[in-house]
Amino acid sequence: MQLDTVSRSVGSLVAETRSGRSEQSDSDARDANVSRRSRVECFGNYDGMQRSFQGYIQFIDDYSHEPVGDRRHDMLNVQKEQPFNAEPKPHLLIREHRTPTALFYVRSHGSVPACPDATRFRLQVDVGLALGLEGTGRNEGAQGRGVHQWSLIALQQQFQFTEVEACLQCAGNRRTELVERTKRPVKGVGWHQAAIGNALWGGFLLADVLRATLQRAGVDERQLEVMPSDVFIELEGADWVPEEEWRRKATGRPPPGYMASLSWSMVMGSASKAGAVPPVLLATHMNGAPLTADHGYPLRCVVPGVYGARSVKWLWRLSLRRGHSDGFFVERDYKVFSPATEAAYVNWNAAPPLMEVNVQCAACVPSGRIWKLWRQQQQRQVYRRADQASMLVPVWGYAYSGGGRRIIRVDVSGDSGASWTVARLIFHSKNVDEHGLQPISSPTRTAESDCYTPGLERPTGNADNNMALHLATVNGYAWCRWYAALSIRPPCEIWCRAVDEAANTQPDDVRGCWNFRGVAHNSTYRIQVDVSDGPQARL
Ligand SMILES: Nc1nc2c(c(=O)[nH]1)N[C@H]1C(S)=C(S)[C@@H](COP(=O)(O)O)O[C@H]1N2
Ligand SMILES: [Mo]
Repeated sequence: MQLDTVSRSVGSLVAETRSGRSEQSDSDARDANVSRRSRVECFGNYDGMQRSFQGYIQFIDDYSHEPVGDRRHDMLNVQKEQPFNAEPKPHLLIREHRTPTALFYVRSHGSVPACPDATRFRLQVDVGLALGLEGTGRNEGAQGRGVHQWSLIALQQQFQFTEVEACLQCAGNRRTELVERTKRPVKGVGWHQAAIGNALWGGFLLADVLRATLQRAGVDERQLEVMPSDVFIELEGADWVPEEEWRRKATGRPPPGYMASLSWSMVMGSASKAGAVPPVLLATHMNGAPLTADHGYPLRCVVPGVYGARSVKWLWRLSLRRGHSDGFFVERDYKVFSPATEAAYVNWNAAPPLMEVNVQCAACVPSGRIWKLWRQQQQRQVYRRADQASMLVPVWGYAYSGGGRRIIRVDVSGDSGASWTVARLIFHSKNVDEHGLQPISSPTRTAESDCYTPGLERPTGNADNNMALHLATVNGYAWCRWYAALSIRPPCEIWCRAVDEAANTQPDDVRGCWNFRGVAHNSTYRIQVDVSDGPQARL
C-alpha cells in the first residue's frame, strides 16, 4: 500500500449517532441476535409502504421521506429528483482538494432508507460458505451457522478506526457529453463532468471485519489462504430499488436492496495475485463527520479505485458466495459493451461487471463545454494577451485513474490537439486540516509546494523536480487537480487528457467510447470556444 494512503487512529467518532443517543453495550449487541424484536426486524415489518429491519426503515416506492434538509440545491445541478441524483456546479467542485460533503455528487437508484436510531442498526455478515454451507445468504433473518451480526459499537470496539482519502466517480460521469458529441442516445441519468468527488472516508477495513467474523465462525486461518478464486463478497444496501422488485413475485419475499460484489482476492489479497489491495472500507464517516442520509448513513462500503457503483450505501448485509452477485446492478447494468451493441439484443453475460475506473480528466473552469467569449471582452483585454492574436486563459480541472494508478501528467491543447501544454498538477492541499473542513479557498491561492509541473524548471534543490520521488508521497486512490495558463486564438477548441502511471491515456475519438448504457466515458475532454458579439449595451 502506498505511503500515506491509510491513516489509523484508535479514537473514534462512531459513538455519535444522529439521534444523539448513546450506544448500547457490546454484550447487548450480541444478545440482540436472539432477541424477539431483532427477529421481527430481520424478517421485516410492513406498514403500508414502509418496512423496518436491522435498524432501517425502508420506504417502498415512496419519496416523501427524502432527507431534503441535507441537500443544497443551490450548489447542485439536480439531474433527477426521484430517485435523487445531483452533481455540483463544476466551478465549485474544483475549488478544494477534498470535496465538501454538501458538494459531493449523489447517485441513488431508489428511495433513501432512514436509520432513526443507529443503536438498533446491525450489519449482518454471512460466512456460511466458508463452513461448507451453500447459498447466497440472501435469506433475511437467517440466524444459522456462519451468520453474525455487528452493531456499530461492536465494530468500533473491535476494529481500528481507519481513514482513507479516496475519489469516487460514477460510471455515468460525462454521459451527457457522450450523447451530445456522438448524437447517439443512451439509457441512463444524464451527468455532466461533476459526478465525481474526493473525500476523506473513515471507518473499518472490510478485510479486518471479514477475518474476525470468519474467526468467530471457527474457520481455520489457513483456509483463508487457499480460498478458491471464484469466492466473492456480496454487499447489500437497505434501500428500495425498483430494478429488484421482480423478485418479490418470484420468491414471495421482499426484494433485496441495491447490491454489488467484490472478489475475495481484491478485498483480502492473495498469494496468487501480487500487488496492492485497495483499502476497502466499511465507512461510518465522510470528511470527519457521520455519513449523511444521502451518502449512506450509518454505514456504507467505499471501494477505492473502483467505480462508485460498487461502494454500496446503507449497507446492512455482507455474504460470501460463489461468483459475482446476481443483483441487477452487477448482472444487467454497469457493464461496457461495443459501440456496435444495441440495448435490444445485448447478451449481458458477454461482459464482466465494471470494476476499476479508467483514466479520466475534465476541465471545470471554464465550467461548460461551450464557452462564448464576447468580442469586446477579447478586445478590452479582460484576459492577458500572449501576443497580438492570442489570449491567455486559465483552465482548471481534475484527473483521476482507477486501481490506485497515480496521474503523472495532464496535457492541455488550445488548438484541437495540434500542440499541447503540460498542466501543473496539484496532488494535495497542505492547508486542508485533518478532516478537510476548512472554508472554501480560491484555487489561485493553492500552496506552491503542493504543485508539480512535469518538464518545467523549478528552483534548484527542490525535490519536486523528480517526478518519481514526488509520486512516492502521492495517494493513488485520490484525485489530483490541475491548472494551465493556456494560450488560445478563439474560435478554437480546448482539449485535455490525463496520463496515468501505466501510461494509459484518454482516447481522442468519442465514437469508440459509445456504449448503449453510456458508462465509462473517458474520451479527451473538449471545450468549444466561440467568439460572439454579445449584448453591446452591457459593455
Ligand atoms: N445502496 C445503494 N448503494 C449505492 C447506490 C444506490 O443506489 N444504492 N448507488 C451507487 C452508485 S451508482 C454510485 S456512483 C455511488 C454514489 O455514491 P454517493 O451518492 O455517495 O456519491 O453509490 C453507489 N452505492
Ligand atoms: Mo454510479
